[in-house]
Amino acid sequence: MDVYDRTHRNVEERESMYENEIAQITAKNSNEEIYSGLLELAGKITQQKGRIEGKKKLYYISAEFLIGKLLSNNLINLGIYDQVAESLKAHGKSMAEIEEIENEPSLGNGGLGRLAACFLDSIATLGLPGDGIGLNYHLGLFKQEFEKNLQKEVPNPWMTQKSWLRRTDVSYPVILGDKKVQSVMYEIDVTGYDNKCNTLKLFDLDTVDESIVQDGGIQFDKENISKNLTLFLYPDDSDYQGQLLRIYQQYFMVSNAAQLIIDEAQAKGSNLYDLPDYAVIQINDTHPTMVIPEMIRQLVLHNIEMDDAIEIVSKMCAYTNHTILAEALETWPLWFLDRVVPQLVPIIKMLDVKVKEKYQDERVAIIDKDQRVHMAHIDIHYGFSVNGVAALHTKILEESELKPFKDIYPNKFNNKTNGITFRRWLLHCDHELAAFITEKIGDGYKKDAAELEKLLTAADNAADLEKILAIKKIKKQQLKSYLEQKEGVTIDEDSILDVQVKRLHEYKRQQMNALYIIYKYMQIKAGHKPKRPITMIFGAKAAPAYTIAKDIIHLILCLSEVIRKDPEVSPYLKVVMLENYNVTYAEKVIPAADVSEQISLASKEASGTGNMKFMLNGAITLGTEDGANVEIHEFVGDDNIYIFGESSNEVIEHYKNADYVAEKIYDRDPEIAKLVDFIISKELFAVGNKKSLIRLYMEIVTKDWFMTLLDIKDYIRVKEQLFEDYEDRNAWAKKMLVNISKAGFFSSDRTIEQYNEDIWKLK
Ligand code: CBF
Repeated sequence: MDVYDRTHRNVEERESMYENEIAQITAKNSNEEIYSGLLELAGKITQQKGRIEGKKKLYYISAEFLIGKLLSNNLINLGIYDQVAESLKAHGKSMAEIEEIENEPSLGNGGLGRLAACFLDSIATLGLPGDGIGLNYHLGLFKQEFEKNLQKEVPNPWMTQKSWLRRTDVSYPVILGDKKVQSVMYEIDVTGYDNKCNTLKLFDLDTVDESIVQDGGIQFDKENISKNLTLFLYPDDSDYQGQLLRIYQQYFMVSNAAQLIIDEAQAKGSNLYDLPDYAVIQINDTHPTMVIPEMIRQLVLHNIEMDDAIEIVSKMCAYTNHTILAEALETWPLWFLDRVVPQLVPIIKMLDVKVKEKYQDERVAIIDKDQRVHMAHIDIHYGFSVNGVAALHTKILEESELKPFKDIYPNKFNNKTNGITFRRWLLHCDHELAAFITEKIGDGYKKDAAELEKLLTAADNAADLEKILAIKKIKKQQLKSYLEQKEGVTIDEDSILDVQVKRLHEYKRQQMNALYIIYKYMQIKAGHKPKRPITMIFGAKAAPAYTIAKDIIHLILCLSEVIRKDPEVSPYLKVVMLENYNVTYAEKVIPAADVSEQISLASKEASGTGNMKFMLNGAITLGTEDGANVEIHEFVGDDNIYIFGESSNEVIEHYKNADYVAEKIYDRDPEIAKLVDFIISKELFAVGNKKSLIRLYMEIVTKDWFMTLLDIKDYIRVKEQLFEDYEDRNAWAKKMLVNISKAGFFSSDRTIEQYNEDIWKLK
């Protein structure tokens, strides 16, 4: 029986099994009751299907899991979504209404957290035993609000209603500084698509007290660890106390993980010397690095000799690097660790001595001459695998950033290009497109994304091209009504939707996009109107202590206001900055987008995963040769992507030679200067904060660390070409189809198969 038949048979069986329950639940009056009923039913079916079992299990440890709302996702994976949706429809209700009841869990921040969530979905879908381990943040990252065109951060309490989170009896003692605390473990089921399930395990402390957060903001007493430990993800670490708190959080996460892993392995018969046959740990970025010394410590407590413990742990741990940005590669002063985790310091020192005995190279030391501990170095020396997240990123790691390590351990390095789950990022977020694809090529692509290639034949069929454009329009209309209700903003469904949604960082260059808006504004003012209105959509949170990032948000909000109030410009150009951009928003915006802005400075975006979601939903990439854009370009070919800007090699050379001077470009090129000067124009001062705008202007003219001015002209040129090409609707629809058909490689199922084949080796 092939996969297609199996999927169908299972769906049919389930449909008849749960028909009565679904009918009863969907007949309820209140949406809250329907939501609760569906949550219980999903829980029941998940339990009936059972857990994925196996001798060896993966533990994916991550500070973040940006899982998004779970209702639709779980109903799809359990095979009852369509039935529930139809039954709701018969009662005059829609899934969208019920989804609105659910709070989005605030357990993640950006790309690496969302990646972790996609991975959990694929691991379960492929039937591999693998759990996520993280922390249960009560108030999440933060919720973004806009006030006077500025970002304001407020708590995001997401556990205020009946949720998927389940308290368990599992609890471990953890030493936090001079105190011993007792943890509590929560669980969330991770449903596999047409498969059994795994779990996401989130550790917490009962003593955590949300009331210590002051005045509706995100400030709190950072010293009171038993009350503040799991309040926020990435609490402000701009001061010493904040940095200690981050170490406390990390240690709490990994100490629980280590104890759980040992317990589970022993329960399955491990004598601990054979632990690598029972457990493999994927260290997601450096936040969980302390699992290495902590696991060694725990094994020693179980009477294993130190050298044996080191050997055992080194066979269990694999590390994923997600960035080459120095600020994100954690190093901690040794004396911080001495204060927070004194029990680990002798082990870390010993690991360092062993490295120094072998390699007299300061660049690979764990503890450097300034007594700072390089977390990634622990991972590389004492793990068995190091991977980057896109081909270009891994190449940069191997050839420059981590070259001394690659020279020592040539076989540890490998690439695993990121992926996304097509369940959430196609089946759930674009039912119309999924139905069209199914009609054209059948159901097989839902389990084997490579089958999307079959869709290429539709690129020569005029009726199919019409359909694909019609679906895009439906998604724009849906977004339009969502935005009207949520933001009070009306967009034009016949305009070009140009979207840049991602965390705000100078390297991602939202400021370059803002300079384009200024360019277009000036063009319109000068009488050069675009053939079709353009809607520029942004969504981005800035880290609370990242001043320039907040200044960029301010600039975009001010531009939005100036343009909105200008009757000459507003019919042709609209700028919308989504408030509190999150997974739920992404699910509405991405399917509606025409243009996917992936404009990071080449070499700086490790991979990007938004780029893959847009591609899958038929948006065309406007991007630099960076991260996974390079692979997208290879798949779709020159005609179906818009590439601009200097290459990563050129950029790396600029950094090496320190020869990039923004001021020179600004002085030399009046057209560029005119755009930058608008940041401090009377128009923007009239609606904005002078100090913030001047600071941003100065930053771009005198620093511009991420070379906005280097690429701005090429960016404008290529973007103008793209808008021109958009008018040939038939040709554009073909580009959309090619992008969708070539997206199969970017399924996280493929990524996970590769992780498993090369690293985890689970059965
Ligand atoms: O690998 C997942 C993502 O991780 C980041 O978001 C990160 O936090 N380091 C990178 O910036 C992305 O490029 C990458 O896709």
